[in-house]
Amino acid sequence: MTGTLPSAATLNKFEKIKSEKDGLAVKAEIDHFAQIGWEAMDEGDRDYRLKWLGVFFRPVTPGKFMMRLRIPNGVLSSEQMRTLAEIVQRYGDDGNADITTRQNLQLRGIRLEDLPDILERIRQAGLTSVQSGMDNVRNITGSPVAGIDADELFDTRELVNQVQDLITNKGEGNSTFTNLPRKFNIAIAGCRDNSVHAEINDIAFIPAYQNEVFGFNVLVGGFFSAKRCAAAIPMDVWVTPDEVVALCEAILIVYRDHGLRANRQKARLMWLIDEWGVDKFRAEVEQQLGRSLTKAAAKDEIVWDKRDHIGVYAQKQAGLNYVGLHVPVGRLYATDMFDLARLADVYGSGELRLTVEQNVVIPHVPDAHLEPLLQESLLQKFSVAPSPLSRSLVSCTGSQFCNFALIETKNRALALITELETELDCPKPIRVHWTGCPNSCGQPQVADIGMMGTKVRKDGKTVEGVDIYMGGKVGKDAELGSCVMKGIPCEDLKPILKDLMIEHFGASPRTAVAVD
Ligand code: SRM
Ligand code: SF4
Repeated sequence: MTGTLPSAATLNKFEKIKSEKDGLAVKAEIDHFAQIGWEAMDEGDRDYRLKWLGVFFRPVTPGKFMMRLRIPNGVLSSEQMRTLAEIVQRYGDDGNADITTRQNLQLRGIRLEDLPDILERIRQAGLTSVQSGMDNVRNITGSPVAGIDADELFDTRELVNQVQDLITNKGEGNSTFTNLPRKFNIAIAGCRDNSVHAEINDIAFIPAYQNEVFGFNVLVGGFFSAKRCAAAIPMDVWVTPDEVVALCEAILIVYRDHGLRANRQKARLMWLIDEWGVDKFRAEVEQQLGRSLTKAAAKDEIVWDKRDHIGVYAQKQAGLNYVGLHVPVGRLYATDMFDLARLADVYGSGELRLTVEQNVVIPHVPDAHLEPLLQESLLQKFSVAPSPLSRSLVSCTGSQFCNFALIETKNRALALITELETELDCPKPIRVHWTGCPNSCGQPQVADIGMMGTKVRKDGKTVEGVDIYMGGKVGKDAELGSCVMKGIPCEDLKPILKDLMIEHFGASPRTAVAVD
């Protein structure tokens, strides 16, 4: 590595941890960790390096780890879902799973003594959790209806897999990319509605034609952090699909070797682009690639509002449909996971898809199977026609499991939206996002109304509260929202949300039904 690497004496804590021992090195020590137990482990290994294997120590639930998988493009098989269900089932009430805002799955309750067996089982199931946390490239997102959407421009699945294979060495781990300056997000859009939130990724590929040839315009540097949120900017580059993997590799190497490392709050790709300017950044990437890049196409093909894929939709394959199920705040229990796997087998082709709104899609359902599928009892819980308010609710993990959290999110978000539903009529969905702290995992800046957890003083006491964001626009012409109100105690939030929904989103108070 060259560039701006700080000297050993000035390395911050995370750079020190990485320079002492590569995160992936813990792979060879898993049996040992399982034997000695989490209390006896070196803290650097337990609290940090295990995240290179996707295994997260949870200070909120010590001894019960979280496992973050990689589900490229959000596509998994019923068999894979069943394997994951068996893993969390073993942990009884402690075991569950969350669909994440990166079209991915996280498992809870994992015990260290089971880790060798779990890692082997997910490997045999064709899954991996490698490099899914810390300074690595995170789950690569793609259009959730790739290959089945009648209007798609490009089926992103294979390309997403190729990029993941490059970065993870086909799931085994790849030390070329295990010491990036910071986390890194990549998204590939193949449809016209930007269903991957291209604007908030470090690299985003968005469909664009050049002389009638299909390819992608490239956006770079999008990110959220507690210190700063920035929408991705054009790199002024256009690539064909078969150039995508090499471009990702070149950008990652440039970022690895030149990205800023001294201050973790200024280490994401955008900070390097700020320092260099986009022209120098592009020139460095070209030098790494060994060739010049084609300038961006004049216009891209993101011309639709964002779809949420909930409901029943005809596929491009005649006689087949995809069915989008609403999973409230993405929370799944083992029984739900077994049931989803069964529904995919019985009514579809044994495949499931995940979305960045934390929902599930069952593809390939023949017309004749639709009616019996819609009668299944799981669809009472995971509706295909949720009410407009629940429909677009997204929430990060919050204080139940996350030690950064300033507030509880998922349960509160659900309870509040359920109350609002009884009190308001909403003509259309309102995208409400909750995030437990300024790290913004729940993306309040992309929401119609976003809640960011904070602590507030009320009546002489510190209570859980939120800063409210508005103005997030997704799909075509995506824009980030901004903070419009600060420090609202959660207990005072309902009337404020009601007013915002009435004033800005056409909601109206439900008229009370007279009771004799
Ligand atoms: Fe996140 C850290 C959960 C998507 C920005 N995020 C964390 C940690 C690992 C903190 C921790 O160790 O406790 C959280 C784990 C809590 C837990 O037990 O679940 C966590 N992030 C999540 C998830 C699960 C939220 C969710 O409920 O869906 C998402 C997992 C995605 C995945 O499958 O990989 C998740 N995180 C995001 C996103 C959204 C996105 O990618 O579209 C962002 C903002 C976008 C971005 O990264 O630019 C995000 N997470 C962060 C940050 C701030 C990063 C920064 O540059 O400062 C942190 C803190 C950090 O990295 O230091 C963080
Ligand atoms: Fe945890 Fe904060 Fe991310 Fe929510 S936003 S998961 S509270 S780090």
